[in-house]
Amino acid sequence: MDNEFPHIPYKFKEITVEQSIIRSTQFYQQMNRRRSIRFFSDRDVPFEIIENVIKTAGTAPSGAHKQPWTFVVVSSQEIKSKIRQAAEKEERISYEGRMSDEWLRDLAPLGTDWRKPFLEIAPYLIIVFRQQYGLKDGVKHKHYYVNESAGIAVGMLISAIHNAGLVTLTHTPSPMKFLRNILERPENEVPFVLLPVGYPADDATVPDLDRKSIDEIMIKF
Ligand code: IYR
Repeated sequence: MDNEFPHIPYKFKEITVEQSIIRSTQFYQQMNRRRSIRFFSDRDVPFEIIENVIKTAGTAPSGAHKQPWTFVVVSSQEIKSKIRQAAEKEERISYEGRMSDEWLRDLAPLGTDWRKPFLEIAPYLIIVFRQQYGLKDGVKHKHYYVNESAGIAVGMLISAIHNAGLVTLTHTPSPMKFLRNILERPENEVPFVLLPVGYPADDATVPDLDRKSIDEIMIKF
């Protein structure tokens, strides 16, 4: 049993404590400049960057290392239009009745409504699917902590997109089952989030928001 799955040495690349402080500070400052962007330019993005950010997301830890995610990349104008149409249809019903007054009030500062032009304007849409179970040659196998795993991968994807000098938005059209049909995904895959990726429009604006301070988010014993 001991030798069935032998481990290999971990090649730790040590940096000095000073470097560690500098890098953690700089990384925080860079990440703190990230904003969710709803106004995109149609400027093209080299596909290599999209591949790199998805490779980065694919390095996320996952339950039993099952890597329960699929990243569908859409640049086809025809498919983007289909997605916009279907998303706006659902979003319209949501904004005009499904969402509570409290929810709509909470969203007011963000300035969102049912219209989602960015779904056609951004050069790329990345639709992340979580795999509820594995499916290989018609045989199902178990996946674990699927939401946690996919959520971590999306966090890393968003960080990678920001690091690459691009912008994105965590968009969750609701309900989002239509994505499985349009993108012809198998039964084990459930749409998780949709990220338009690209450059911001020249006149892009963002809501005037503050982030919670460290004292509000951290408790120390
Ligand atoms: N899915 C809708 C509504 C929405 C919900 C939340 I919570 C947000 O933070 C933002 C939007 C939409 O995309 O407009």
